[in-house]
Amino acid sequence: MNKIKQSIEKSINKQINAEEFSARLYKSMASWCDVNGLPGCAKFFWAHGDEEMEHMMRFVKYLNNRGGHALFDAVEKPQQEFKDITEIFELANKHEEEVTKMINDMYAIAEKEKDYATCNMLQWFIAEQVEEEALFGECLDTIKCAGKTNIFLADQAIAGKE
Ligand code: OFO
Repeated sequence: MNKIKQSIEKSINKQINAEEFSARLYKSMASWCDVNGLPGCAKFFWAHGDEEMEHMMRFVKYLNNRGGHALFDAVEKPQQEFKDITEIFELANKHEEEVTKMINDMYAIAEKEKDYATCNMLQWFIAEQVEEEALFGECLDTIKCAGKTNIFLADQAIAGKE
């Protein structure tokens, strides 16, 4: 197979950085939940942060297997303080929508370059984003429905989601 084109290598490297940022953002959210009496939400975000590192490694391995070079760039500092758990899930939800857009943009580049192997690799991420947007949307609904009085129950319910 031909070596990966530079435009695609560049977009995958950008995504490697974005996935690492996602991991750090969710771990930062987990830590906030940990110190704010929400162990269930903390568990959810610690696990989700680990998942983002797995996403990052998928891109790393794919790029190196295609004759490119996966690069580890500096990662932006994630938000560390939050107003409340509703703000956290609103931000997480919005963040996943942005990731979906990035994946779709990469797909458009790969399609334009007729790089069908990359299109195929990205199909997994396209399906994953449908699941992730649905999951974060569900969590946000749970938090909103529970309100302040039932936050303990919402925290327990979110602990079981993955
Ligand atoms: Fe939460 O998504 Fe990665 O790709």
